[in-house]
Amino acid sequence: MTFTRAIVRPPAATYAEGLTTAGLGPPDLPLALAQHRAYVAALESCGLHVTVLPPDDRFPDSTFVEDTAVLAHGLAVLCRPGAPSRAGEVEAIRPALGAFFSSFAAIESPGTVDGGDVCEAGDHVFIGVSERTNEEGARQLAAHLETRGLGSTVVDARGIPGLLHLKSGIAWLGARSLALTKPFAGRPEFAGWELLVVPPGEEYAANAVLVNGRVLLAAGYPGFEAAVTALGLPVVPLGMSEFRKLDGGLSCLSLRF
Ligand code: CIR
Repeated sequence: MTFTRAIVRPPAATYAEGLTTAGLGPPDLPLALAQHRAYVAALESCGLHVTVLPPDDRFPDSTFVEDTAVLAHGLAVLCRPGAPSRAGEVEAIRPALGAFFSSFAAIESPGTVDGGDVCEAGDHVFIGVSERTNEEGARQLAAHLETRGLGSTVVDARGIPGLLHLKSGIAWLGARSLALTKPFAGRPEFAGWELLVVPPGEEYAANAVLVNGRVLLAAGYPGFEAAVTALGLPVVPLGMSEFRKLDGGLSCLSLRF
């Protein structure tokens, strides 16, 4: 799977008003913007052309663009975010997607899907049911994916402390390889996959992204970084502190396609 493009949106002036359960204090906006610039540079260093949208003060969580759409194998599915304060983000990003996709599928009420619950692993997709993505949304998304020959597995990700989205706890590392946190390690949904279990205390690092052969991961998690490097994958560590404060992971800062 080769990516050629990404869409991002820097954090808005209202970023500190975003949803959070992290309890890590308010974000430092200038530092968040600097971390975001480094993130864009990392995507560019992986060969992607990055569309940087203007910050959108109407939506404090709008930097987490991944939650607004699922882009897979030429398919574009507009999400229906589970948090009411984020609903308008989908219409806000649609014109940017329209530059690259001529038609869209969409998650319809009463379904909800946040893109952060969707983990593409080659030609298979794991769909998390969470506080944000409900079973109906997962069912609709699975049907859309099937139209492109993509099989999917629904994973109940509810009840895992500190886990907002499925991808807060798992990442695809290429071929049949997944990184995941301990609560997911023994789950039957991942039987037959090669599993790298994230070291205890480094759970935040599980939200890594494989981009054209390199793994973008959060800086400051040496055990996980060493384990990924040992798989023969080059790593690109990135400062994520100001996004972690808003429950955001590395993947959620971009739509990649
Ligand atoms: C939210 O609670 O919706 C945002 N503060 C964080 C969203 C993070 N998105 C993601 O991990 N895909």
